[in-house]
Amino acid sequence: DFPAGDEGYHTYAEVTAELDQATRDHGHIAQLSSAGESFEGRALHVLKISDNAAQDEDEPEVLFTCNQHAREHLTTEMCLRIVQRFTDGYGSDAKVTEFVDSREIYVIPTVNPDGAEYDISGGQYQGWRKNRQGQGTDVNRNWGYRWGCCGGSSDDPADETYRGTEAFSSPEAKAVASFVDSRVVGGTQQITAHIDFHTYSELILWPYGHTTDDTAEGMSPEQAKRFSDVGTEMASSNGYTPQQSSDLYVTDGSINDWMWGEHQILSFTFEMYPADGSGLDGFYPPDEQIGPQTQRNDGAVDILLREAGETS
Ligand code: 0X9
Ligand code: CA
Ligand code: CA
Ligand code: CA
Ligand code: ZN
Repeated sequence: DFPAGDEGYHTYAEVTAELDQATRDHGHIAQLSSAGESFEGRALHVLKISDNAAQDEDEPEVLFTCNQHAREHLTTEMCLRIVQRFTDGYGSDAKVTEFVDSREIYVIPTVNPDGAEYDISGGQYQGWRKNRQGQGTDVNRNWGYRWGCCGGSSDDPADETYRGTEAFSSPEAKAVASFVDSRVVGGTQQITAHIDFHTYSELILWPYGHTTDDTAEGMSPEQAKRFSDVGTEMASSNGYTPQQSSDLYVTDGSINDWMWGEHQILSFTFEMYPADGSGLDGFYPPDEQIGPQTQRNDGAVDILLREAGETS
């Protein structure tokens, strides 16, 4: 469990219960499924929110993923905030209602449940980042677009950025990727926009991460400009700093590079609160921050949902 005083954070069992409750209370607009299982066999929950949620309608699809990194628990709360806002707010909040009626929203609150549970084992924070496969794979270095290409990950299983034995060797990245692949319908990827939430540093990041060049194969100047424009607009709504992800540091095998490089999905990483930290403390803000720091991103989430309906 979470340490005393931080009970506001959700354990895996509590995340599961929240999603079950959302579907019980709002069955017509919420449908729960699983993308697959983690290494230790936990279901990787996917909550779909849309009018007529049981049907695949012709509406722009949007994906939110959280908690690829075990200790970044505030991100799980961010996905739960999205779930709560777009289910409880339906029919009363005009903007929420409009998006639920005109989009198909997929939320995956915990991509790495094994790591998250391990991180709170014994009622103390363990400072854990990776999944629980062997010494752990960094799920956000295991995606299959230019995997391991460019010095942005490690081949040493002991390292924090271990990329795994091959692309998609982690069941977690593989399952979420298969889910995204499954949204190609009639040759067209239905998901048009995505945010992957992390902590911390208060940044909005966009691909590519594998190169410091602004443009590269699969990223034209016009496309790079769109990332920059949308990222900058979202940042003006939440006070984060917008930049290309490789301006922070080079990564390969990250989720954003795969979402864009493989599927041309407008895919961002948000690094949430706090802006600064020392040691591991930035990963563990008190639960009193959950409310303010998740609501802070409501405007940015709405901008992404709007952009999902723009062709390019
Ligand atoms: O290193 C990561 O996976 C992310 N940062 S974190 O501190 N949450 O681990 C950043 C990924 C964004 N991509 C690049 N910086 N290239
Ligand atoms: Ca507290
Ligand atoms: Ca619908
Ligand atoms: Ca659809
Ligand atoms: Zn992270």
